[in-house]
Amino acid sequence: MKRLVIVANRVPDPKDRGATAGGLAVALQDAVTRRDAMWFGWSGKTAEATATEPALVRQGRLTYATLDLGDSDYRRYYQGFSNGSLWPTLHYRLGLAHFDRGEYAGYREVNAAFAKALAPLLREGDAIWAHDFHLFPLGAELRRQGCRQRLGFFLHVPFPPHAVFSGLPRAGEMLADLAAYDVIGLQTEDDAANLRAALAAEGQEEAAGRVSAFPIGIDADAFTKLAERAVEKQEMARFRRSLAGRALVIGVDRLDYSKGLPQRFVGYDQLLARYAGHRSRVTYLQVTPISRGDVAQYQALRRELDELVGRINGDYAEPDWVPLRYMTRAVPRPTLAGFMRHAKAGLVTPLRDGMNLVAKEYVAAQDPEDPGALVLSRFAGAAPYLEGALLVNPLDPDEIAEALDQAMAMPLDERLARWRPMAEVVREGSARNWCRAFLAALEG
Ligand code: ADQ
Repeated sequence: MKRLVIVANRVPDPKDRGATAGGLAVALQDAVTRRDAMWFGWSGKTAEATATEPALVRQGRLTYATLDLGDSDYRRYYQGFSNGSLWPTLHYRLGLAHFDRGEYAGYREVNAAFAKALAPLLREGDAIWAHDFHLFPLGAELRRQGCRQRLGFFLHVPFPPHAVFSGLPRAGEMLADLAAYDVIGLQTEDDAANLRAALAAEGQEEAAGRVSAFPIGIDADAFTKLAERAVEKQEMARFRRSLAGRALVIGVDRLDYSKGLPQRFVGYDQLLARYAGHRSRVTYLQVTPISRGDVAQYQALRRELDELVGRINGDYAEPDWVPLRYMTRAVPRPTLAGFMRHAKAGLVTPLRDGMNLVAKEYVAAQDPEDPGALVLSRFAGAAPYLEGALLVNPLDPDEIAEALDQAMAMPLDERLARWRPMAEVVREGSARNWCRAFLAALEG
């Protein structure tokens, strides 16, 4: 089997394995343990200047190769163009994007530096798989370094219609860069259609033919086991006691403006305002670890959420009931799985999301005898795949309140009828199958 080289902005910590690892690391675990593999990217550390020689750590058949980023490159490539220009644009939020030529130059320079440091480590038959919006130009830079291996690219976030994407200065260059990849993967058919149209509009018809949808999944069986085991733990018993028989609503998201958190909190506020019968009978737990905390927009969002939580709790709390419990700490996955299993409703309302794995985790965590209901944004990539969810427009707090009310009142037979096909879809569309499908395309 050919060696697999994964390139991603962040490389997981070699010590962070199994139940504690999240996201991409979990999704790729199968691929990197069954064959020789290398994981290449940023170490997560900054230094005076970007390193030219990667640090190598070997663990069985897997090699971690990481580079520290120079302070100025971190600001321009990561905070600047990746998070400040591309992230909002790809999430349809041009109004939140800024553009700075210096940052864009930094983005290109870091991609070139990655390619230069990676090229000498490559072997002839390697399959190279680059991940996400930080690395649009990496393929083209690797070709410039003389790399002839098969190159794949997967975009984890949405791709908007060309009318939106072309609002980003240098969008044409970014699309031309993508044409260097042999396989270009997106989460949904809509995203794939948007990217094909954008490539065609820039005269890249041939590259448009290499774009396909590969919806990412989770290891559902493992998550179900985590949830089952969590229920037996002391910690969960204490948590259940603290709810005093009240129904639980759960939300789990990074603190990010794409996740629709203010609108969601207002939706919950509307539930308590319009359906007074839920007061004192429901508790909403929102777990939202802070991310990108050094970016001004994220700091403003945090203040907005702090204020909303304070107001909602101030308006409705009773001496023995806090309507909205809000945590900004990360929670271990087993604990999250336990919370999800106990929750009568999972509330997942991003304004836009590539896929949204939390929605799938909520489905996998449910008790097959007594599953909860999923309230899901119609703009999450997961929406077309999870037909049993109560779909809402995440910008409409009233719609969120109505769906929550419906979820709380839903009889068992309807919950079962909605959940069973979703559980099947989540199990079949596993992380492992996602990986295999992409690699099958990449390796021809
Ligand atoms: P994210 O935007 O990070 O991922 P998501 O798909 O929901 O969004 O994945 C988040 C992961 O982090 C989940 O596994 C979740 O359980 C975990 N997580 C979230 N909050 C946590 C907390 N408080 N404590 C511990 N773990 C927590 C990007 C794209 C998505 C796409 C994924 C994968 O934005 O659209 O689905 O990549 O491709």
